[in-house]
Amino acid sequence: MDNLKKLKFVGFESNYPESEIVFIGIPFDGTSSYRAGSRFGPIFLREASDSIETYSIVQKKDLLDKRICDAGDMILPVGNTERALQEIETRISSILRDRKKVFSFGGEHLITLPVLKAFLDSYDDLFLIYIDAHADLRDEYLGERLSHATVLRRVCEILSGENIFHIGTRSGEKSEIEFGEENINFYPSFVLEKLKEVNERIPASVPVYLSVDLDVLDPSVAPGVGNPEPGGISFNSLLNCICMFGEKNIVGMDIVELSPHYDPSGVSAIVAAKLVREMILLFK
Ligand SMILES: [Mn+2]
Repeated sequence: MDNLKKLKFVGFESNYPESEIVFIGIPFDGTSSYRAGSRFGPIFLREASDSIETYSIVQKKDLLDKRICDAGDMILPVGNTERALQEIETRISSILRDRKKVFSFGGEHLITLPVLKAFLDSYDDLFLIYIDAHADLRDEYLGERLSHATVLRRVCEILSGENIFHIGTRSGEKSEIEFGEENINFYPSFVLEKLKEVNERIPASVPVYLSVDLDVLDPSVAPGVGNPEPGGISFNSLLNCICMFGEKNIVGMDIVELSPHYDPSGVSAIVAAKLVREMILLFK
């Protein structure tokens, strides 16, 4: 029976009880307003992970040296956003109670809200690094307060703006950009000096949550996302940025918005898989 292959992310070979890190797919795209389909992100990600190595040449670390469990994908209600978010929070809370680090893979960016709620129950003085082409700071979008376009605004209601660092915005309406400038640490560019400033302002001792929206990358790098935004960064720029945060005490991470059907080449899923590897290797 050992030669049977199950669809898991490459190198995530531990079972749940022995694992130190839990990878979980959260295939929710219930508020996607433009191009829905990120619910298919996790399954395409795992398939794409077959094409990458478990070893990172950049970090000189191997996934096989960590105890990582691929917990599978949540089965979520369709058409009931609040209940879906509650179920996500409950599930992440139970993993955190088992004293494991969590890597969530979306799904749309709204999943970060219930995941963070669970983290805030477990960690005092949590800091958030939020890397995204969009501000995600609208108070409501299409009449809804719970949306991929409002997620960071809702986070501001449960986490002090002083603890929130938003990096990479290149799109937003005037009011949300102004809200960002006034209420959180807002770094709309990828200038290296500015990133170093972010790194210096986050203490080494505090727990840090890192959320990456794939659309921060240029659409030529990752076209398979819900809301492609021209003028983005290269893969290596993003990699250098997240590796810089590797010195921090990262306790949780996510990648969101892979919407694989919009990229017939399949490259976006491979980009996401490589990013998962590099990010998960940052866990100490
Ligand atoms: Mn986003």
